[in-house]
Amino acid sequence: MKSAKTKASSVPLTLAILTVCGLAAAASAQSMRDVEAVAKERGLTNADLIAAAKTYLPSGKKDEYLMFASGGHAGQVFVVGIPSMRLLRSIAVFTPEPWQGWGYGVGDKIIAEGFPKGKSNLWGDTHHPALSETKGDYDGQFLFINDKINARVAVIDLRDWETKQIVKNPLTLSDHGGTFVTPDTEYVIEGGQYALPWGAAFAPIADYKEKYKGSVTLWKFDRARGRIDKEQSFAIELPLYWHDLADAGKGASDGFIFLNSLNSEKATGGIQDKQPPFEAGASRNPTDFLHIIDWRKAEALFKAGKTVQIEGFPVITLETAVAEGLLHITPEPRSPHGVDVTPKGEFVVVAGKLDPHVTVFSIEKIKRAIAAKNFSGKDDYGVPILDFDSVVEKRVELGLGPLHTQFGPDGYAYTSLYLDSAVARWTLGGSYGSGTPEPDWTVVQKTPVHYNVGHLAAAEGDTVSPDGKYLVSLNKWAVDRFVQTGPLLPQNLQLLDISSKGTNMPVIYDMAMGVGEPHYAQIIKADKINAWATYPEVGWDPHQQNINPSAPKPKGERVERGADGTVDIYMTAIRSHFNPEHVYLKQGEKVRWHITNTERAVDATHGFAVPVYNITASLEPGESVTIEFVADTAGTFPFYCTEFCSALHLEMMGYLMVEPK
Ligand code: RUQ
Ligand code: CUA
Repeated sequence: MKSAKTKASSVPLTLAILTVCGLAAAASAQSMRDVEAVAKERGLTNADLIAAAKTYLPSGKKDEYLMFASGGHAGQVFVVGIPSMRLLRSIAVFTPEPWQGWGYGVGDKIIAEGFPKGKSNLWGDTHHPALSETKGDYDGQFLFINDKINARVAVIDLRDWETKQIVKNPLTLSDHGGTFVTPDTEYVIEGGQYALPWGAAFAPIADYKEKYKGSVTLWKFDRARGRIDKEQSFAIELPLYWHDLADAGKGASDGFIFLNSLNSEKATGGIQDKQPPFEAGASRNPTDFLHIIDWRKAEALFKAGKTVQIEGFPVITLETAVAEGLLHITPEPRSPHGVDVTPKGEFVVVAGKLDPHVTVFSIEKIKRAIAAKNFSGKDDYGVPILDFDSVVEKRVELGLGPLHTQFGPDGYAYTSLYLDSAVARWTLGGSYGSGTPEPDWTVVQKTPVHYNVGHLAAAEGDTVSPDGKYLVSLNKWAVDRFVQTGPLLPQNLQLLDISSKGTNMPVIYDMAMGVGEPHYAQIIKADKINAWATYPEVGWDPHQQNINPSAPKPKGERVERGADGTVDIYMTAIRSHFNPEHVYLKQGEKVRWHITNTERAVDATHGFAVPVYNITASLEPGESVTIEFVADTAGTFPFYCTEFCSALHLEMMGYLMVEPK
């Protein structure tokens, strides 16, 4: 599909662009001719010029929004400015990252805290970033992200944009349904995905129905400490389905968690034994189940001790969950994917990728059905099934392969259509839908994207107060959009302008992302984030997010040998030298190398790197780090600063001399 472009001849080019810039009156005839000449030479249409004017940021001008995107298999977070679509930062999370020194002496302990089954695991498959919320709105304080492959959750502090904590889920591996936060970030929700025996212990497929389990984990977030409190966290056992995406209720649906599932068939695959493969077996039934979980009830049960310890973690068993009435399910079209709660919380939009409709559930009807026990039966585990017709508000036909939905401020919903390669704009109904000029529950526009869109991210588009304006289509395929980069192609993130109502919803930028694969992203107003320009005080320990009283200080530089044979090196770094510059060690000595960057100037970052020893660190102004290693290799090692910090940056070096035994 080609995107519709305005005919080049319909409006004078210069008028088009200068109107956008609000400059028509002031523009000289000469500058109009200049723009025309450039457009002509480069073959740009009116629509291209308008798109360029909407996205171009002159040097020094800043983006209005920030998009925090999952880094997919890169195991990191990417931060992109909007509307410029410039990649501003990566944030190292699950994967070692040399520029930030993450995992090369700095952050090693945080990464290691999350190692699954005690094995060092140095990558992650990040899927769903979640910004912390206050009353259902992004507050700009923290970011959470999951690692699907190993079932881990990370906490990033948005003051210094550093990962502070990684927790490993002890119950399972693969956690696609995370992370999502409750409206005041009381909990970070981590849904499981593929069913597994508890703790991923060994169990043959023949034991599938008996030993394999589903679960959702509620990690308690301690905002004051900026950490997940493992002691206050718990899980709920779920039926043996594969659990997909989740969302937390808000407003009218506050207190609920909605969680999609697939493979309610409990298919076990086995293509090698001529059994139906998972892809067939797991989509045989016309419906799967939407799980509706009352998390406040679950929290009360946990606090009352009504849990069992599994893998050392408190779990509300499925039996308890059913007996206490905290878990209900309702049918949803087969193999669903996205589940998204509308801004006021009154509807839950489920997109079934094999169904051209989105199914909109009403929270009011769900509550009524639960109260009246309006069940159409129970599943194999005794979980009451809410009667589908009594909880559905509407089914809206959008197109092929609907996946994920975001919202605007005006009653519009936006759903990605994977198979159609399009973004659908449609109107909600009920009290929320009254803002649009079109009738309730109608498709207004489908804008083609290139190609096979997965998630969408609209500006604050999953909060209680979406901003509209911009929407990013996170496409899975790029095919012919960029210069051929070998058989492995970049990801294509496309920016759509959603600021006008009706059918006007053009693509205005293609951003190639040369690292795969961004899944979901969230877009926050940039001025909501109070990022530090430098660390608050010299000697700051980012892991404690506090001053470290024993951090090296100017005039306190020294090398100390403890009675236990440990060597403490107290070093400072300032343009353009380290102090000390000569460090002698004896082979086999245990080393704690403390370094403080004593700079107070913005962006005066120093690096610290030691060859052979696999050490690199980034020291932002004021930061103090401790790098621990054993001096197991004798030799002479020039260490140096890796950031081009001054005219004498090359001289910012020293020698580590390790004397052989
Ligand atoms: S997913 S493309 Cu991993 Cu969120 Cu739907
Ligand atoms: Cu410090 Cu280069």
